[in-house]
Amino acid sequence: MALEPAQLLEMYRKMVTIRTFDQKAVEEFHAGNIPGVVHAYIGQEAVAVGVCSALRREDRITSTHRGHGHTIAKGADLKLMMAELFGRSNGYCHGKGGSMHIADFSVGMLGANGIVGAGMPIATGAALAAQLEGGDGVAVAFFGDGASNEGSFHGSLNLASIWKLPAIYVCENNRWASGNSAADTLSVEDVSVRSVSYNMPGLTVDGTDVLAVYEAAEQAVRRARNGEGPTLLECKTYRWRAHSESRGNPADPRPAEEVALGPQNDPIAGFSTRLIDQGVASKDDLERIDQEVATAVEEATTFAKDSPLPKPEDALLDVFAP
Ligand SMILES: Cc1ncc(C[n+]2csc(CCOP(=O)(O)OP(=O)(O)O)c2C)c(N)n1
Repeated sequence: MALEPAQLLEMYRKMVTIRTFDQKAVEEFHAGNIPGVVHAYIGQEAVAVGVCSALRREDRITSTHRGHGHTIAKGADLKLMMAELFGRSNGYCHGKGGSMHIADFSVGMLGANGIVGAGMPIATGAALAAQLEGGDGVAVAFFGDGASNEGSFHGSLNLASIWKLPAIYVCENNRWASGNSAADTLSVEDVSVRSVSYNMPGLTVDGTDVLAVYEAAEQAVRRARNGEGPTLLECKTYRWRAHSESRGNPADPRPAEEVALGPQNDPIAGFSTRLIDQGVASKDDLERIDQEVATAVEEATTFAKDSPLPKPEDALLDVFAP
């Protein structure tokens, strides 16, 4: 489906928002203002935005420990996200969840997850729910190459296949699972070939090309909405930062020459060149969007910093569902 200029610019805005948000999160983490942990999504923006641009608001997604990108791409509120990272009571989880536990059911975001692989069964359940609801809703699970070695991946894909669930399994293959190289830990070169075992289509696309991701996701979504069942979509990408932000200076086991290649294949720079070359936007138009995004992220950070910490006596509130 051809995208309108407004949709292309919205994709650009979303990618820049994810990048700017995570750059800020990294900065504030190292300034000592964010407790816990931050796993930056920088470099992988085209995957979340390409996939979520093919979804409706009411479609559901599950995310990972590296969840800010998916959450923003699905339309979550930056202020509530940043306040959650800062552990403030105005955040999505009232400051008790932090970076790895943000959810917003109102936009179909069922949750980030600190347990590797744990989002896939949840998305499979959401796809079953969509099927039982009788409409044409779909569910998407985002996960890493490391998670594709977990039992939850294999159980989820098998169930989705036999029940023809409207599910899309999106593997973000960034070549590393924490300190483990996919070259040492994956039984296959392309995760997408695992689709054969589960009798569903599988394809690999350039995960730094937002339009390639969008086109593949759009096809998978169309199949799912038509009752034709699940798809495994692998997006080859790269994370620019270490596995997670840490205080001190732990070694990043990835070869320096490989890490340097990440920014040379920048998904945002590549897309902005295309938008300008195709006459969709001028350099000034894109810079205006960059500026608006920077302001929104600044406002979210100020909101977070101005928000109160949770009260100790409220520690047991919101732990159980009403
Ligand atoms: C079940 C489980 N095992 C191990 C961990 C520790 N852990 C956290 S992130 C991570 C690597 C995950 O790699 P991948 O799925 O490729 O995602 P990426 O970090 O590359 O986005 C590991 C092993 C965990 N959180 N949960």
